[in-house]
Amino acid sequence: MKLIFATQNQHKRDEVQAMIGDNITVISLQDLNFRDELPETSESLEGNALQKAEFIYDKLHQNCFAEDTGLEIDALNNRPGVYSARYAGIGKNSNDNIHLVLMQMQGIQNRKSQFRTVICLIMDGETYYFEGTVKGIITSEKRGTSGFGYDPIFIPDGGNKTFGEMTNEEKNEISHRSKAMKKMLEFVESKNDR
Ligand code: ITT
Repeated sequence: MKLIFATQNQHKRDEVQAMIGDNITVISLQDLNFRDELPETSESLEGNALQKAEFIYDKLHQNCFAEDTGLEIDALNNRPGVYSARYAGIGKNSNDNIHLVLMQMQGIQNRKSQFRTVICLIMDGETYYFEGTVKGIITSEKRGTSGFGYDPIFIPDGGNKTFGEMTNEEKNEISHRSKAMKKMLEFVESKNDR
């Protein structure tokens, strides 16, 4: 079974590739040499995941999925959330986003937050959603250079390491994205078996 992963984010693609078993082949937009930026103008992760998946389904008419991920921080009313990619403004990068979050969190005791991933799968014209979350806390400074995005300032519950200090395998074992992916893969495989 083949699925197109509608993302232009190479880190996401690599993480997902490492989660896939033998029964499913994930084809990236890069494999297809498809470089268009994907639309994501919705006010929710679900809405953005749908927009990205529909965009590709409408263009390529093949089963595909997209995901939208946000870092939801309690003390910031769940921001950056759906605005995670461009929190510090258009043209800014992950470092700028991290810097802004750390500034806004200065002096705040409640560091609780979560990463939330919503996957939208369009298969044979039907739309399905899968969600994965991981709870943790925001550090007061950057730690580690692995992963991407906000990984260096997020410590998942149950340990002391940030995602930025973990190997890819360690992150994949517990991450928001892997939980959502696992649900989608189980669903797709169960459909495949019928
Ligand atoms: P696509 O829309 O092409 O998939 P994107 O980078 O725009 O790629 P999102 O809108 O889902 O994807 O990204 C939200 C941002 O949140 C992303 O740019 C990262 O900075 C951050 N992010 C997403 N997943 C993350 C993760 O697992 N760890 C740390 N930060 C992450």
